[in-house]
Amino acid sequence: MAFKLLTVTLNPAIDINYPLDNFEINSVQRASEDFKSAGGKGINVARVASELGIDVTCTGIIGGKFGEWLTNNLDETHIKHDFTVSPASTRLCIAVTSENTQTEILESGALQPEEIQVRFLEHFNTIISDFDLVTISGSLPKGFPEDYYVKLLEVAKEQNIPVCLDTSGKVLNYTVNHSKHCPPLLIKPNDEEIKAITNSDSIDLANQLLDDSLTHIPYILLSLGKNGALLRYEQQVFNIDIPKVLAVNPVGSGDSSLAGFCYGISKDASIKESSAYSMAAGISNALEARTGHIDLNNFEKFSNQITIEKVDLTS
Ligand code: TA6
Repeated sequence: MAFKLLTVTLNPAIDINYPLDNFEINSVQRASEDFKSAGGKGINVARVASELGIDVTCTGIIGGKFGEWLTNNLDETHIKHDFTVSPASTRLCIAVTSENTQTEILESGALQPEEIQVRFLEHFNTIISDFDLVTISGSLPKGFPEDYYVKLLEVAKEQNIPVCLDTSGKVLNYTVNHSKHCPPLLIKPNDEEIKAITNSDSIDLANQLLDDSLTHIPYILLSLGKNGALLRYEQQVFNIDIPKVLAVNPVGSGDSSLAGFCYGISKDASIKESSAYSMAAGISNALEARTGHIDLNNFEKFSNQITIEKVDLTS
């Protein structure tokens, strides 16, 4: 049976990218081009996973005319979806990319009525058993409690379905610290976030990844942007080096790299191969104007240009 991925985006968005030649604040800027897509982190994961040939379904919460636009956009790209519909409208997220700068304005989204929390949890509980892997990505909608991702992880644990979690800030912190009984398979923090989660006073990132507060999570993929990543697997840390490219639109590269890692899992690939797929998908996305999209030729080319070395933790 084909491997099936479910991506959860509780706070999706219509992503708009305006590429501008010279972005200046305090002036009127005209965009001769714009790229609009169904977005929010998990939906970007889904689009790239689908481009990689994975059978993927998006779930989460949508609402209003923007929610309808989002599902129509997914239909146009033949991506399956099964959302909970709310009276609260889906948000907009705007990115302005210009030469070497990237400016993002992310709406926090409308306040969700309390009943939506219950309805989505029931929905998730009903559909999850059809899938081999789940990703949970992005911010929580306004009105949702900090422990909501722990509730989803508990459901996944009961059904024995692994979850890759990509969130940030307080919610990441809370979820990592309260999920010892239902740990995610993977988290994908950045260097700032890792410092906030651990109790480690080491200034060395590789050592921070080995902190006791993280031992319940099998994989930690620490993104270092254009400098690649560190991957902690069990008690080993690997340094992942990536080729340098001139980015067109790096928005969604983190999401694409998660899709690449899921691709590795779907193929039962080794950690090294999965890490290479992850980085290759992230770089390929950065070369596209559209957010959360890759060219498979680039993906294949970059997959062979990633180097992964074990970090010597004794030195
Ligand atoms: O990773 C970029 C991005 O996925 C954009 O597509 C935008 O929708 C945003 O992140 C949403 O992130 P948030 O953390 O607010 O859920």
